[in-house]
Amino acid sequence: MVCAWLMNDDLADQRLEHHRSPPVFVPLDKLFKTTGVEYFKVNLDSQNPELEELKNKRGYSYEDEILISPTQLPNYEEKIKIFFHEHLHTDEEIRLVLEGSGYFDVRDMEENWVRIEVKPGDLLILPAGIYHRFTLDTNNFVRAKRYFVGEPVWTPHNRPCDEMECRKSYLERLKKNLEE
Ligand code: KMT
Ligand code: NI
Repeated sequence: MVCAWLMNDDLADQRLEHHRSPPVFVPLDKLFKTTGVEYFKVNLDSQNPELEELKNKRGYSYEDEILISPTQLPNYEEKIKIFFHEHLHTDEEIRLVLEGSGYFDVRDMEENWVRIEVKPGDLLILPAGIYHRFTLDTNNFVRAKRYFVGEPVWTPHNRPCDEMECRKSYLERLKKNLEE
């Protein structure tokens, strides 16, 4: 099962776990309530009717793969910095990890960083407008599928961009989500 926790604010190596002391884990239902992040477990060894259904239901018409490693990603150092700079997108960020591992960090409603550990078979959907970042862990390798509705737009908008429409509607949705 996917594991998420609140981060400490120590600025050492981003690839480490950065647990608080004592650790504070964030269960999946709480992660959804406080950030809107959705999680699905995908069995990578077999055909996946659930994955096909999800793609159809959400209209994920585009897919490709991204591979991040020091030797296999062109402009690796520069890309890694971009991924780890706090940003948002105007669309969902959907990633299914196929090999390797890493951490997606997302801001919760109280501005805490929640670190989400991803491994093979983990499918994460970060909502449009959520502030987040990504880092490899100490294994320095991940291969993942990326999905998108229509023509992909990968542009990161670095924080602060609170005036963007996608940010405002994200916060509205989150508020409604909490009231339910
Ligand atoms: C992104 O946009 O941050 C990435 O694609 C990197 C993470 S993919 C596991
Ligand atoms: Ni992003």
